[in-house]
Amino acid sequence: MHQVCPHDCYDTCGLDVKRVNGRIMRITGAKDHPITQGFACLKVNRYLERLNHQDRVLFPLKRTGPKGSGNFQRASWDEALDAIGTKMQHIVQTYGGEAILPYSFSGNMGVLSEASMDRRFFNALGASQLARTICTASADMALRWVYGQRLGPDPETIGRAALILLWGSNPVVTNVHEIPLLDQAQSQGADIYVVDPLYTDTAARYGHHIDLNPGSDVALALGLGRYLVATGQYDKSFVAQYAQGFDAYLERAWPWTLDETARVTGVPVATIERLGERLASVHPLLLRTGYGVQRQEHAGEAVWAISALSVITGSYRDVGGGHLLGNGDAFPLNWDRLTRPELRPGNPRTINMVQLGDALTQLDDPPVKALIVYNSNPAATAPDQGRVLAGLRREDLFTVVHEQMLTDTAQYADWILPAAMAFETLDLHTSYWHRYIQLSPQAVLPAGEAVSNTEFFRRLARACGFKDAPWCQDSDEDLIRQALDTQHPWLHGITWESLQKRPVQKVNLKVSDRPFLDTKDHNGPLFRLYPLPVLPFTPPQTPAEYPLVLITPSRKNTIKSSFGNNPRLLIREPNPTIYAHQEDIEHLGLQDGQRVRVESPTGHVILQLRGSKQARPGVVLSYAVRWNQDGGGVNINQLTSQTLSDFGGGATFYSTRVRIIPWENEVE
Ligand SMILES: Nc1nc2c(c(=O)[nH]1)N[C@H]1C(S)=C(S)[C@@H](COP(=O)(O)OP(=O)(O)OC[C@H]3O[C@@H](n4cnc5c(=O)[nH]c(N)nc54)[C@H](O)[C@@H]3O)O[C@H]1N2
Ligand SMILES: Nc1nc2c(c(=O)[nH]1)N[C@H]1C(S)=C(S)[C@@H](COP(=O)(O)OP(=O)(O)OC[C@H]3O[C@@H](n4cnc5c(=O)[nH]c(N)nc54)[C@H](O)[C@@H]3O)O[C@H]1N2
Ligand code: SF4
Ligand SMILES: [Mo]
Repeated sequence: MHQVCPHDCYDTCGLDVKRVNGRIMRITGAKDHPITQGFACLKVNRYLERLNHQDRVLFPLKRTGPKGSGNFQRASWDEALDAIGTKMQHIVQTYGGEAILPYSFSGNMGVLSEASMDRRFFNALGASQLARTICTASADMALRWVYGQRLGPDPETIGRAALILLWGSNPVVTNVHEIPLLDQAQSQGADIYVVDPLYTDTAARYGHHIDLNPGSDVALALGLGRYLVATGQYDKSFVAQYAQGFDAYLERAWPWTLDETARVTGVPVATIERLGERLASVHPLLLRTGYGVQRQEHAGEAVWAISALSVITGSYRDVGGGHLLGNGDAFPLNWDRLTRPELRPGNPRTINMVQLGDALTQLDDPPVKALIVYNSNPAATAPDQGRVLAGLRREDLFTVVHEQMLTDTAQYADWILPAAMAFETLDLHTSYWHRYIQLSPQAVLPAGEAVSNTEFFRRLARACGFKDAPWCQDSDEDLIRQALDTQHPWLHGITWESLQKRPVQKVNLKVSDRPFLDTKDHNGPLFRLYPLPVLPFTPPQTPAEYPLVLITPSRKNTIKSSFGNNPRLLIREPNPTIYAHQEDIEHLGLQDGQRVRVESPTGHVILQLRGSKQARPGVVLSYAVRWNQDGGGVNINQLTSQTLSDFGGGATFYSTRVRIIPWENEVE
C-alpha cells in the first residue's frame, strides 16, 4: 500500500507498506516514485522500531508530580478534554485569547497534520499567532524578495547540470535522494563544488571543497558577483532583459574586491578567480543552496547575494540551471480554506518561535498562560534552552503536549495526549524540494487511543465551546478536497478522486519549464536585485573569551530530535559529543575522548570531546540534536541564542561562539 514519509526532510519519499492482519510488517521505499526510486534512508529503514517504540504515548496522561518530574498517570480522553477545555476557557476569559500560544513545526509534514484544523482552532480562539521561523524564514523571505516565489528548478533536471555549487548543503546526510541525481551529473562530466566550513561527507564525495569561514557567505557571493561584472563576464543581456535593481546590487557588491573577499572568507584569491571563471563559462549552472547558509545572523543577505549570482550568471537560461533552495510554492493549495484566517477576531499578536524562551519568561500583557505543543519538541530544539526550560517549569503555565513519544517537552506537560503516527492517519503531502503531490491513506488503526492532529483539534474545539461551529465539523477527506479546491493550472486535474487511483502525481509543470522564464507570464523584469532593507553585512566577530565557532548541523541518523530515542541509530555516538580539529584539541591541552564543559554567552553544557576531520581549526561541531534525557536534562541548545537573523526573523543557530574547558580528565 502506498504511504508517504511524513518527516521534515527534502525527499518526502513514497513508501511501500506491507500489512498483515492490520499490522504493518515491512516498510520500503516506493519503487514507482520517481524520486524515491525504491530506497528509504537509514532512519526509515528502521521505522518499525519507531512505530512500536516503548516511549510511544498510547493514552492521555495527566501530570502528578512537579513540572518536569516526569510523573504522570493515565486518564481518559473525556477527563482530559474536560479539564483542558475548562482551563483554556478560563484563561481566555481572564487574560484574553492571546494568553494562549500554539507551538508547532514540521514533525509531520502532511498538509492536514501541519496546518489545517489546528490553525482554524487557534484563529477562532484569538490565540497568539506563532511565527514559524525556526528553519527557513530568512531564506523564504529572501527568495520572495528576488524571485517573488519560492520556486527553483525541478530536481529531476539536476542530472543535466554541468556545474553545481552545493552551498551550505549536505545532501549525503540530509537529502539522500539527491545523491543519485548529483552522481548522474558528475558521471556526465559535471563539476560539483561544496561551499561549507566543514569537510562534510558531501565535500569528501564530490571533491571540490570551498572551505569558507563560517558566516562569510555574503562576502563570497558578492565577491564572485563583483568579479564577474568587473571582468565583463556576467550575462549582460539576461540582466538587461530580466533584472531590475542591478545598479543598487553593484553598489553593495563593489567593496568586495578579490583581496577583501579572500581576507573575510579565508578562500584564496586564486580559488575565487577560478570559481568565477567557471561560473561565467560552464552552463547549465546550478546553485543548490541548503539551509546551512541561513542559520547565521546575515542569513537573509546571504541568500539574497547567492540569488543575485543566479541572475547575473544567466543561470536560468538553461534547463538544469538556476537556483534550487526550495520548491515550496510549486504547490498552490487553497491554504486559506484550510486554515481560515478570517476566523481570527481582530489582529492578535505574533510571537516568534525562536524567542520562545523570552515569550515564556518575560512576555506580559498578557503573559503566556497556556502553551499547546504539537509536531515539535521545543525543550530540545529551540535555542536558549535555559530560558525555554525555565518557562516550561513555571507552575502557572498550563502546558498541553500532543505527541507520539515521551519527549523532553512532554516531560514538562500538564497533559500529554497521544498522537497517531502518519501511517495511522489520512493525509496529503507536498514537498519542499521535489514536485510530487501524494496521498497517504490510513493504512492501519492508531495504536492505543492515539488520534491524528486534525482529530485532536476537533476534540479540543468541542471542549472549548465550539461544538456547533461549522469549521470544526469537516472530516479529513473534506479538508483534502478543500485544499485541492483551486483553479490554479499547476494543480489542474489533481483531485481527491484522481489521487485515489494515482496517489503520486506531479504538479503541472514540465521538466523543461525553466523557473520564472517559462512559469510566469511576463513582459517586464522577473528578478529583483535590489539589496534587502537590512544593515549591510559586516564580517562576524569572534570574541577572545569565546574563540570557537560552534556549528550544529543535521545528523545522518536522526532528524533533529526525532529518532533520537532509538539507541541503535546513535550507536556511533553513545554520549552527547562535540567534535573538534585535532589541532584545537592539542592547543587547548585536552584529549580525544575527554569530557569537557562547553560555554557560550547563553549557557553551558557538558559533552564528550572527539577529534574529527570534518572540523577545521577554530570551528567545532555537534550534531543537532540529542535528547535532553541523554545529557542530564540539557543539550547543545543551552549554548545557542534567541538572536534573530537580519531578515525574516530566522534562527541563528550557526552563529554561536563558545569556549571549551576541561571537565573531567578521565577519557572514555
Ligand atoms: N538525516 C537528516 N536529514 C535531515 C535533517 C536531519 O536532522 N537529519 N533535518 C531536516 C531539516 S529540519 C532541514 S532544515 C534540512 C537541512 O539540511 P541542509 O540544507 O543540508 O542544512 P544543514 O544540515 O542545516 O546544513 C548544511 C551545511 O551547512 C553548513 N554550514 C554551516 N554554517 C555555514 C556557513 O556559514 N556557510 C556555509 N556555506 N555553510 C554552512 C554545515 O556545515 C552543513 O554541512 O535537512 C532535513 N533533513
Ligand atoms: N542546535 C540546533 N537546533 C536546531 C537546529 C539546528 O540546526 N541546530 N535546527 C532547527 C531546525 S532546522 C528545525 S526544522 C527544528 C525542528 O525542531 P522540531 O520541530 O522540534 O522537530 P523534531 O525534533 O523533529 O520534533 C518533532 C516532534 O514532532 C513529533 N511528531 C511527529 N509526528 C507528529 C504528529 O503527527 N503529531 C504530533 N502531535 N506530533 C508529531 C515527533 O514525535 C517529534 O517529537 O529544530 C531546530 N533546532
Ligand atoms: S526521512 Fe527523508 S529520506 Fe528518509 S524516508 Fe523519509 S523522506 Fe525519505
Ligand atoms: Mo529544518
